Amino acid sequence: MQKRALITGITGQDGSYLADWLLSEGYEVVGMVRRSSTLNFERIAHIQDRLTLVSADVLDEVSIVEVLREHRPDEVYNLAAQSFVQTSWGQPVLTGEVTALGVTRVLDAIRLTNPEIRFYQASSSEMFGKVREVPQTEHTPFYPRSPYGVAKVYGHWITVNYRESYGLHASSGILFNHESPRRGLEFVTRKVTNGVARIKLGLDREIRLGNLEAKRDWGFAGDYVQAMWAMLQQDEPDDYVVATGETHSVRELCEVAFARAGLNYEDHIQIDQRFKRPAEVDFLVGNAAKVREKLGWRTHVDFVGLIEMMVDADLDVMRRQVS
Ligand code: NAP
Ligand code: G4F
Repeated sequence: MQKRALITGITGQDGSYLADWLLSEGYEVVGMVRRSSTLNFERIAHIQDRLTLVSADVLDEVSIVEVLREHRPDEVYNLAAQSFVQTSWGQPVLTGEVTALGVTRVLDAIRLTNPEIRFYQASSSEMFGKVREVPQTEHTPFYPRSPYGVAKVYGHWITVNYRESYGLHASSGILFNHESPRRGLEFVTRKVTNGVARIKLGLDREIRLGNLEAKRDWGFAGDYVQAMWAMLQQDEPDDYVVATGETHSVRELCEVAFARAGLNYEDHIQIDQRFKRPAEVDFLVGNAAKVREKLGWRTHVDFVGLIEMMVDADLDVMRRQVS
């Protein structure tokens, strides 16, 4: 029988790739969207006619209960979040409501309507923060460094707790940074690749950045959503680190992105204190042995391939806009 999945956060980067993947696996996909004054369906425009979009909000538990009652999914992927770390200092309470308590609202809605639903929680390597060991595994202690990281620690543990308290099939994917041409413009990879395209076409001269020495384990979002799905196909729920195992600095990201366009990053980067964070996560690198061994998960795009893909995509978009 055809399976039905509900995705919260379907309009986001991961939601759109996960919807692509689930459709290709023969699922019926229901996407939760929150009300806004203008439509923001760009990332799912190519598949919109194959999706059922329903209005609800993770701030409003009744709306989630109604969606579950009406659409009766077999699997729920909870990707909704205030996901930008910098914003979490300016809006710490909102970040807690959406990114932390939002998880409990979805879990409670599952518990009350159909505890057989399989649940995926989008946990984050930001939970490791000021890292306690290198590389980070499922057993590395958490030390979050932002209100966002703190909220994700809550979301992770409430998922574990509902699994242990109520026997829910609830899994938590501790995903390291993953990017794509659909990444939001505020995140550093896309800020740089979009900026490179603008500079190449003469629309801008510089990109203003914060800490160039921060290191991240960057992978391709299209690969990472396959791990989310694989977790829910297991007999037993569990927690998994999903990462490439390689780390690169923001400076290296700039070097690769500018080189793709035949430019030297040193000619175009300005350091701007506004983009430095009150507390930084200096270094992340994950050990994905468990997800590789147990779920057979693999990456298909490496760091240079990812950044070049993003520069090429931004150049294409920008060329179409200016022509
Ligand atoms: P994203 O592009 O920022 O998407 C976030 C999604 O959440 C959007 O669809 C947004 O809807 C939705 N949302 C926000 N507030 C909501 C609310 N109150 N009710 C319902 N929906 C709401 O994030 P992403 O990169 O796809 O990440 C997906 C998830 O994975 C997030 O939970 C993020 O924290 C987590 N994560 C991401 C990474 C990464 O590197 N990308 C790594 C680890 C974990 P609108 O379009 O209406 O704003
Ligand atoms: O691209 P970023 O904003 O991503 P960050 O903070 O690592 O968070 C992302 O990955 C997490 C997984 O680890 C997710 F949970 C989270 O939702 C999000 O998707 O920043 C990456 C690094 C930081 O160290 C930041 O200080 O880049 C540094 N950076 C330097 N200049 C900058 C800038 N980041 C941004 N966004 N903008 C800058 O101008």
